[in-house]
Amino acid sequence: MNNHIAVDIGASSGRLVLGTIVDGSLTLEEIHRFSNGFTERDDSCFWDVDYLLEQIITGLQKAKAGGVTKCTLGIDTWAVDYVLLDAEGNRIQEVYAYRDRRTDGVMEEVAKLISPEAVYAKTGIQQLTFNTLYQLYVHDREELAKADQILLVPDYLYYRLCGRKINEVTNASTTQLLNLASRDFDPELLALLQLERAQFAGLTEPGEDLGSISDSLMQQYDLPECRLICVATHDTASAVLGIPAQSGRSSAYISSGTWSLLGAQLAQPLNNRSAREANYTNEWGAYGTYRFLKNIMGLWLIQEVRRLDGSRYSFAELAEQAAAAEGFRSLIACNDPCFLNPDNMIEEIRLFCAESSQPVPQSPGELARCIFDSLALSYRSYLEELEALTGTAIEVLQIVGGGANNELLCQLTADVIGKEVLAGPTEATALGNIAVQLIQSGKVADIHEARTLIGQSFEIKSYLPRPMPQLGELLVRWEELNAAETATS
Ligand code: ADP
Ligand code: LRH
Repeated sequence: MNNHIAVDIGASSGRLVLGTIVDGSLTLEEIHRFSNGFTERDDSCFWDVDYLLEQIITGLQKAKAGGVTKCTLGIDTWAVDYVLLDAEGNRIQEVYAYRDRRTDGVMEEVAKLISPEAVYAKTGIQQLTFNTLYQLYVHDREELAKADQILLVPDYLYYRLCGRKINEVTNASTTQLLNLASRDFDPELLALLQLERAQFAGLTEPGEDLGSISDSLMQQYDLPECRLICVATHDTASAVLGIPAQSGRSSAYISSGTWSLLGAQLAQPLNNRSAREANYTNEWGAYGTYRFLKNIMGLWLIQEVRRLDGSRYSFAELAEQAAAAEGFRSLIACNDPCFLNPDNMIEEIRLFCAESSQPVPQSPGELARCIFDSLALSYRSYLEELEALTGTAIEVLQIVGGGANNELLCQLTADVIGKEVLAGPTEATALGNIAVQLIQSGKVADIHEARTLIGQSFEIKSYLPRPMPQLGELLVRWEELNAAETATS
């Protein structure tokens, strides 16, 4: 059987992608694509997980209509968000989206009960307001006590498709509740939340066969015969698995989508004091690896500008308009918390520029240019930090995900970091998802072979740095801007 379907759902869109090996090459066919996003109601932000399930079913129906009668299937989504199930296996509550503001100030509250140093020593996970630890801390305690099982979003989607309840490890690590030493949920952190270990399922590693899609779903919706394979269910974990192998050159990556996740794959966690102070994370990867990385605000910034502008222009058009706008005119400190979920991103960017005495970007092209210039500069800062923390000089930066389509951003990044950028595949996440299915089915020996196959099967675009005479001056400006921001935030 040669049909492997990846369900890859990011914060902005989802897709079902069919992977097959043809003449020694891996081919991808997009079967179904749908939009995703959270909705705001009564000051809260929620995902619609029933809609996501419907989209998976629709995608599988399309696969069958296209001739797929048998397949394996893996699911990945964004991290940290959770679903509570009652003893009958029914969902208890709506699913909060991580940008919900109920966790504002909660990290500080929890820090009074357990020090951030202790949490980092246990978990190696960066401090983000939306880590599941903080979300669960503010969750209604009575409701939490009623939860028979706590699953993350992809775990829940697997459960709805085949009835198995798992907590998959790559995603479970983003809860900030797993202990690096015991490789299980940490009892002290669970006690802080008044939770029992039994409210979580057993930790499951990528590669496990979870069983067939339920007969009732198959018959009701006329779906293909489908075996569900546990993949690296955190989309960033799958994206990292989907990065083509690099031979002989040291590389770092950016998984570029709603977030820009910049980092390197490590064989051991790096959770020393410097890593904690720089707020780098050690998320667990498939096959015993760690994603040592930093969350950068990423293309969420342009997604919001585009949405508020009435989606008049495509992302490609916005990039074209940005290319025509004056470069490095106004800059924002992208990782400032004010950009996490502002009421109005356009106004927030303008306010930031005005308050830092810079020209205020007006047109969509000027706003886009401000975002891309600032992202490129922040990539440089964090890449330097990564090199210092890991003690490794990086020669090439690999950019995967939807952002690899943005030629302006890729070129600006190469120029500003002064290193080669290799862009693509744009569907690295789906590829990493399929890679685990290929390994599980025995078609590919291991992840190194899978990454080599990916490199041979997909076009990767190289961007070489162009001379930037004004770089020195620009970096001084950038440092001043970020120093001023740190001082006031
Ligand atoms: P996620 O998985 O987080 O939803 P994706 O990896 O799908 O994100 O990336 C989506 C982003 O990719 C968009 O927000 C957009 O900025 C960028 N993108 C996609 N296609 C293009 C394009 N043709 N030109 C420029 N940017 C693009
Ligand atoms: C990217 C991502 C990222 C997490 C965030 C919640 O989609 O999974 O790795 O930090 O969403």
